[in-house]
Amino acid sequence: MTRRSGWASRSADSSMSPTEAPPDFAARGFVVLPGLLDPGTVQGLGAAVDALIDRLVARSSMTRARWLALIQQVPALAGLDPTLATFQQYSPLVASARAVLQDPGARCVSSSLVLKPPGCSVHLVWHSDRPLWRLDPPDGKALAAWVALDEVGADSGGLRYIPGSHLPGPPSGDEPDAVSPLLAAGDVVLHHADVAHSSGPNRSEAWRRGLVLIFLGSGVRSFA
Ligand SMILES: O=C(O)CCC(=O)C(=O)O
Repeated sequence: MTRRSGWASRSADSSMSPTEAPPDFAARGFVVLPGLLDPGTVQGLGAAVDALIDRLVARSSMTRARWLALIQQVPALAGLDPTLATFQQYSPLVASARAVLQDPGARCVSSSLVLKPPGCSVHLVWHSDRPLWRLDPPDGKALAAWVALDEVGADSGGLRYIPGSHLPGPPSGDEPDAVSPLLAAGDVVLHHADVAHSSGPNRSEAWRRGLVLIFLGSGVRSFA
């Protein structure tokens, strides 16, 4: 399998200056940060996620298969697991989000688990996140960090983005222009609150586990 798409060009750089956003993010509305997480962190998060799924299934009245068929998203991770809570402060990720938002006071306000087991048929429709996050002020700086805990190939149901769709003015792209970053476990995609994105079914035989962390600029609040 091709490991990554050709446009995923920027290397992970936790030392990005908070005043210097990568050009990819400004023009496209998203940027891939390959290998941002060290292997030990990826392994620890994966184990924490698997244990959390086991606990949530045990607490439900459902079989594991039924739970996995119904639950694709688990919000408010900080209250559910200490490893996942601590990850919200992971310094390479916080530094990257601050650099991209050009705001040294930006911080993570929440994280969710997004699951697509092998064969998951769920198709997430095109949307942008800003209306869902109910921000104050409404135009405040905000981004999502999509953290790959597994390899994301062409058939895994990974995110698709319409480059430039976050920019003001008439729609700058259409679905045929969409691009899908191919990711390795430990890669991160930062996407703008206004960029259009969707995800398709997981047609592969492998899990697609991801974390979504929301970062807000200084003084910005979310009422979601
Ligand atoms: O992981 C997915 O499939 C969807 C995630 C998403 O839509 C988001 O982060 O806004």
